[in-house]
Amino acid sequence: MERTANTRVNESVTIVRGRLDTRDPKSECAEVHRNLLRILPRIDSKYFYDDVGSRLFEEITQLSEYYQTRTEETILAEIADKVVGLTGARELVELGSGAGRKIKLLLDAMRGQGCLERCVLLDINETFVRNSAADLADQYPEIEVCGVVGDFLRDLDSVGTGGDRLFVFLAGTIGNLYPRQLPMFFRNVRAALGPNDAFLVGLDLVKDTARLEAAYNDSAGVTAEFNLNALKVLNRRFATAFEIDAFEHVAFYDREQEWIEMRLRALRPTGALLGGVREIRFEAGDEIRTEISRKFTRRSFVDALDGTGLELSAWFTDSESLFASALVRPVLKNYSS
Ligand code: AVJ
Repeated sequence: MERTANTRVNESVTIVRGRLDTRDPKSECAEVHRNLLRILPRIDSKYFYDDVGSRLFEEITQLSEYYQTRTEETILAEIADKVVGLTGARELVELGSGAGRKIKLLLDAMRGQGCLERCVLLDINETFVRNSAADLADQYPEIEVCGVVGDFLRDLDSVGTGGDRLFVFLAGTIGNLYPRQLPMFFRNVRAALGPNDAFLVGLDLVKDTARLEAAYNDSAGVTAEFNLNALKVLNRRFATAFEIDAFEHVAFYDREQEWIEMRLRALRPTGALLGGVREIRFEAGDEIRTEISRKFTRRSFVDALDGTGLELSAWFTDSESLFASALVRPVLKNYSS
């Protein structure tokens, strides 16, 4: 594939690549190996999202047990006009863009208020970025659409600069970050925001364990397939030779940490290759952590913002308090001279 930094796809869509694609593949491989060699081996959840995994996640969003997507959609449908009115946004920047449906609620509100000019989509999956960007360009022919193939943890600078922008990070994907990673992420967002920009974040909320665990243990087994797909991605990209059928899907809620944890548990002795002859062995029952999905309260979210230069500006939730949309803004200090 061509690796130009700036590829013109059609008249209104530009695709840009973030650092993701330009970093040393050897260091990425070393990081994968390092994570597998932890006491609790770990696979970064970004490896779920190849084309198959992105499609499986789409399928998850339709499951009856997975309340997050439809609940967030309900909230956004309700608040889109208000948020656009509050922010005066002319440009939407979506981080980790999942499905187009939800941002269309916001784009429609911006269009309705006559301020829609531009939309930037950042996602780790290139196919997804290209398809979503082309789709948006079709449906909003009057605007400029830019796709960024990148990692929201490293590539925020690739979305460029602007003014009157609404950044959105939907679906509760922020929950994939470890509490330790959050301050840095928020500071990066703060650095990307202009004084008049805002940031809308989707948060899955703390609730009863049964409801949470059902959402990650669906009866159709789609989440299990999604989880196991991470091994296929590693096999393809890093020649790890995991035996897929030697692992089972595990998902549970950790009340202490307030996060859902997904793991893959070895069903029998098995191994994986870490380059050349190095191998990691798993006994039956050994586990690999593939995802944390943090659940927030208003309090824990406000605490996480503390000291990052961002503050909560509005908090929206559904009637059952399952999910929240938090509107966040830069803390603007007034220095009188
Ligand atoms: C896309 C990160 C929000 O954490 O619920 C769905 C991913 N994992 N089922 C989530 C996921 C298992 C999802 N996010």
